[in-house]
Amino acid sequence: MDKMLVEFNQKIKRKQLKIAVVGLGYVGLPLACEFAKQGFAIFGIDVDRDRIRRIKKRESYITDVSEQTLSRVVQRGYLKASNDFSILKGVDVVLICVPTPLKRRYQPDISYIISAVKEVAKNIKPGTLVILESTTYPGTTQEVILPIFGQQGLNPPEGIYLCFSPERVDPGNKKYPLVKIPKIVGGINPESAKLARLIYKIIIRKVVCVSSVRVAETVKLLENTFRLVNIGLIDELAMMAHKMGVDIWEIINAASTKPFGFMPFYPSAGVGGHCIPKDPLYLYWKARHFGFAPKFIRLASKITSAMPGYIVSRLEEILAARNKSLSDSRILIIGVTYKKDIRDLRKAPALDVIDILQKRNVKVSYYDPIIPYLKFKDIDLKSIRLNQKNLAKFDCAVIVTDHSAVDYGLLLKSSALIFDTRNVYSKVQDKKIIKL
Ligand code: SAJ
Repeated sequence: MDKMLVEFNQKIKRKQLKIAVVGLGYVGLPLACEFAKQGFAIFGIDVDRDRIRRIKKRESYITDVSEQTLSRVVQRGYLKASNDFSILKGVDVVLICVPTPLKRRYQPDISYIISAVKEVAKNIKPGTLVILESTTYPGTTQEVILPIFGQQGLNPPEGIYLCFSPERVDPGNKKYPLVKIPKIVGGINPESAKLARLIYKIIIRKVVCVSSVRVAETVKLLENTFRLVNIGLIDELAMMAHKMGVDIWEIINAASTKPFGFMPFYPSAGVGGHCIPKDPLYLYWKARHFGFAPKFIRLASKITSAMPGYIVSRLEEILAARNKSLSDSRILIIGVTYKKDIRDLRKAPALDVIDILQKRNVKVSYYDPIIPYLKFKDIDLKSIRLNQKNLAKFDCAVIVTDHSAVDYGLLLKSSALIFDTRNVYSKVQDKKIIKL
């Protein structure tokens, strides 16, 4: 094993280490670019030909990768993109960053991992280091991936070095870019973990090795289960606070003055994105195989999934208090992406809110400064222009996602009624503002 460490160290020093990244999405492309920025030959692979075409044309399609960065690493020949896995022949390291969605009935879908690993196994040389970054349930690396390499005669210790290292990318987070986020690494054996530490130290300041791939897989799921459960908790307390006639936002902000033992979470129309709604359900699914049903995960998932319906019921209540019926009202949804200032609609709660309203034959429109068109299920809408004339047409504007670019002054001045689910108007006293 020391031979491999020495060999990797030498190749790193001479910038001769060949690194491949499979999956060039919001995790893989930034990762590939960070290694390329350090002067390493990066072979990027993605099955989406449009991504390959755009990389070759130096067009970034990922928020966290600037056109300037992409252009530089492509122009200098550090980053080569292809949809042909045969370019893996001769590489030293392969990082796999492919999606891990859910199937029907909340079952994990690791088909993207399996198909990528099969292609990798067919093309790499013995002694390659393979690191899976895609979030998955504990056991995937050891029980599913390792045997696929075995079928190609690539077995530890010398035939394959295999690790799991959870992606911790937070899209759009300028305070914590990839290089500043400590990297967790677990290997199928200590040798693999040591090699992975060497690789990540090229771009990331802090690398934390844990004792196994299963621990590394579970770390990530704990992180995101922690978030889902706490968001579910604050959603439930927000519903309770409304019944009790107390302001949940004032309560959270006051509790946040406690310098220890508390971390604020905020109620909203629901939990969107590609991580938080899904990752805990991977853990739930695996735990069931051990005869254990995590109650908190199930409960948090249930409460957060019901929030879009709660928002509609509150809206109905707000209008009824003004002798208006939901079905006779015109509703404007402000902000439709899953998270503030992030152009991503995956599992965005606003889509569920709009879907529920449309199913109840409510006249609903939306405004979102970064999403000009919305096509989803039976939804086919164009964002309105935010101006006084248009705002006056609506009985109530519902702030679902609080993008920075919205003109909240104009919204306040020109709207008849505002249901503010994000506490945007925390400092404004006005009867036409109703808080979640
Ligand atoms: N949300 C709430 N209340 C909160 C926090 C979030 O309703 O207090 C909602 C958001 O509106 C959004 C969803 O939950 O719809 C997810 O929000 P998020 O802040 O967790 O953002 P994500 O989905 O981008 O989560 C990512 C995760 N990163 C990775 O999985 C690598 C997560 O681990 C990070 O902690 C999170 O970013 C972050 O901190 O921003």
